[in-house]
Amino acid sequence: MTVAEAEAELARLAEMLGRANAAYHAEDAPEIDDATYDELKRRNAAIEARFPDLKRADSPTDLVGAAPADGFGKIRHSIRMLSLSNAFTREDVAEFDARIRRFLGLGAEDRLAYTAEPKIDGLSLSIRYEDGALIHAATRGDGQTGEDVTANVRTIADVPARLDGAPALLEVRGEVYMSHADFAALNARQAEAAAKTFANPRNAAAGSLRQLDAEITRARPLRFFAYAWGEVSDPLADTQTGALDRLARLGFSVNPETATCDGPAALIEVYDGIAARRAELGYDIDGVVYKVDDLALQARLGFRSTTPRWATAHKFPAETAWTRLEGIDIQVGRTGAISPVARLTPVTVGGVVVSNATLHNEDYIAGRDSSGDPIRDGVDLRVGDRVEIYRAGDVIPKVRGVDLSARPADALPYAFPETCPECGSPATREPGESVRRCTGGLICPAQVIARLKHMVGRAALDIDGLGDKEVERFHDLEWVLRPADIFTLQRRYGSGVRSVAALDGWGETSAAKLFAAIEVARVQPLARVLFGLGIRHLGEVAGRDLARHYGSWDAFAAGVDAAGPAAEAHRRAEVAVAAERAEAAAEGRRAKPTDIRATVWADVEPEARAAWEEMVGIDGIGATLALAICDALHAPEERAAIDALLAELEIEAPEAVAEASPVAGLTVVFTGTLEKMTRAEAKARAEALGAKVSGSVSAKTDLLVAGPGAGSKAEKAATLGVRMLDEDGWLDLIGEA
Ligand code: JCF
Repeated sequence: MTVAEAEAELARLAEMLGRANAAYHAEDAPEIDDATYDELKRRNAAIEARFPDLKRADSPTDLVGAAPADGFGKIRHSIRMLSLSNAFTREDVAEFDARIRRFLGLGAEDRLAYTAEPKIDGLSLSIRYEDGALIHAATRGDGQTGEDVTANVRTIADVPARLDGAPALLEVRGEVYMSHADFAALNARQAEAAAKTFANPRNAAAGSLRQLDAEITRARPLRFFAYAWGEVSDPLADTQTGALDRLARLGFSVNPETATCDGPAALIEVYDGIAARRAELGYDIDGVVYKVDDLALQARLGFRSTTPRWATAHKFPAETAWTRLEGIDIQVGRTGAISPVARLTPVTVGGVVVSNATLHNEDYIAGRDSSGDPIRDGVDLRVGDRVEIYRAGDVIPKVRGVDLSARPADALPYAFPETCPECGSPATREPGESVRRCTGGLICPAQVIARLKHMVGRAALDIDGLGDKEVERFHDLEWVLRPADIFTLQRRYGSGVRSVAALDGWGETSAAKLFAAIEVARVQPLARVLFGLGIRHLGEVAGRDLARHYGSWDAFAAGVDAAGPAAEAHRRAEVAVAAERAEAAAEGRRAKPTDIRATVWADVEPEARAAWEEMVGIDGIGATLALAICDALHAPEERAAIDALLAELEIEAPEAVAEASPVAGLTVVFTGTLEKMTRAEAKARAEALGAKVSGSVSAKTDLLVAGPGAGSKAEKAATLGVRMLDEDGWLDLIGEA
């Protein structure tokens, strides 16, 4: 779908839905039935999610529809909603402080203030106010796009409907939660009405916020603590403490436990104090959040890919419980990794019922870590054992310990499978790897299904209505065996006796909705497609890095194809180097890896070498990932599946990050001593402005920023005619002088 088509379609949908809504309210003969209304509304939301800039002022998403909506609209956050890095120990907290000081170039004795506040165990929310009026509210979602829960948030007493004296534009962020007392009363009411009860306050809050009928939400006692902000037209204050005071004066609840601290020792003191009073707070918390107080320093520190450098969550120790290991199930993942999962007698751990826990890999079951050292004092796990389970935060439950005194006399050591339980192919373990993998590739149904699920998932093609269950069903029917089949599903099974609509549990409406969602998903940014391929080591960040670098699928595929012989050489060289190292060690001499690499690489054509070096030269892309990409695209059957998918998709040009920045797209090298910021900060700033930062000067370098003491790099840059600036010149260029 092009931008122009999207715009026209949004206009058409706004008109139709507006008319339908008016007709419904006026109780004239409604023009369209509920299911069609729904479908149009979802189509509208899907297009808006893909083209957020085109969202209309009269968007049907914001209509408080009288017709039942069977899902929430989506809202794209104007500034990403972040998660927090974690600290578990006092050493982690000391390291958090040290990392920040290093980044900012501060000494151990320099003053650096922090705030500390309880970390509420609820749901994050972003509420947008324009000219003091509440415009909309969205859940965190994937951080980029959340669900539109405006109507429900308007029913929360802690959320002011109007603000007096606020900046013209203000997005307030915080946590929705339910108190212990309200949770107990709600569950009692639910039980009396024979309705669903909730496992914990967090689930109750989530269930209440995600009610399609806002009147149900109104009857649920939700609360809200403000702790941060998104887009603002004027800064709230100079410090985190000041900003929270301002939010409190605007009428928000801010957590009364929040403290300002002058260093890590004071943070730990607050942490210990809050931990001691945890049970008396009246709501669930799972740790204490620390933030750099000075907002100018926060801005300098910036972000890693999804977490701020200036904050961390110091988590409370995990909660644990004992139960019985009933069995060990084996799951096969999308890259063939064979993962053992503990089947447990269900037990409550920290308010959540747990019946499965990860067992990581075969060494973990045997009681060793990846280097062969004992874990749990070398005690293995056997079916029938009494085991201790723990959970920290949201993480997957794990097995901590075994009670050997309770081991049944007939319990046998666990024999880890050496063939794939799903397809029978050999399951092998590469030297130095802890994971055993099924070698079946696309002949293994478990790998195929896992890859399809990954491909349609939220961070990849994001196809609404095509969840795990549906993928499994279509695969079992052999209707969808490869990703491309999703996009021909309607052509093949769009009508008749063998059609999606005719399946048990489906109907015309749900089938039409699925097909509409699939059509919307044909248009994709390159980064999502790359991530969706499910190539080993290729995560969301690498997907974005590759997309930004290559710009188009064709350029990417051409680069990978050209690099093929070099990838093979890299693999041969690494095998030869490993052999040489082993031999040298046995003979008591020094290995000569450089010579070996040079010999292997001597036969590689310069074009192949250049394509390989281009790929591994991208910041964040290493040889391991480059090799995995080459392997995936050069396996004929895999490539055929990828090409078939690409033929069905329309790839959008990558979002121009910080296009307006004067250094976007430039390759920059920093050398010598920087006086106004550390090297790490300079690099982070440059990258945030869309520049690529490289460590060495080459013909591709656009700009060298040289501080005092610059040596050979400056000489080389001068020889190559590379533009050179000093630190002030650089700050001037990026508008920060
Ligand atoms: O209370 C919380 N759950 C909480 C979450 C508090 C914070 O100050 C947070 C957060 C998530 C992200 N701050 C950020 C930046």
